Amino acid sequence: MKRVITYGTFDLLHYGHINLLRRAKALGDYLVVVLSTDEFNWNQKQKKCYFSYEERKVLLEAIRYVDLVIPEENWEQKRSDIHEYHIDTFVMGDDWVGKFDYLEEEGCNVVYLPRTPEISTTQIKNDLNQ
Ligand code: C2G
Repeated sequence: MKRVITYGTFDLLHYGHINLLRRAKALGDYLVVVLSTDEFNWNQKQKKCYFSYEERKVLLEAIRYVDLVIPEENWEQKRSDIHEYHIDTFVMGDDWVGKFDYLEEEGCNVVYLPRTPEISTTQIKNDLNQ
């Protein structure tokens, strides 16, 4: 059983997120999504989410590629998450390329996947504000 993990806010869920989750799941058999809490988003990522953590969690749990959703509460939990969930592969979009290479020290593969162009939560908000 190959276990994969990825992290994110996933607010205003869109096809770029789905493309990422589909490709992440294709790297194994079980996908853990670590979802940024409202507090983490606000305090550490300066992101004000449209949907709450619970609402974003419900959306992610409905996706066929997602096997488990757990909270992301800080930047430091990745090392322990990898051991606690017996992760083989850590995956992020390539806007994060290089930022998490240190996780290879924990014995897991680190994979950066190309982002889906032209779509982002910020873009959606800007377009709707036109
Ligand atoms: N993503 C993508 N293509 C897009 C938009 C997003 O592939 N057009 C990917 C991002 O690269 C990321 C995931 O979808 O891997 C979730 O994106 P966000 O919700 O924006 O996550 P982010 O704020 O980057 O949080 O500790 C890591 C952070 O929690 C990552």
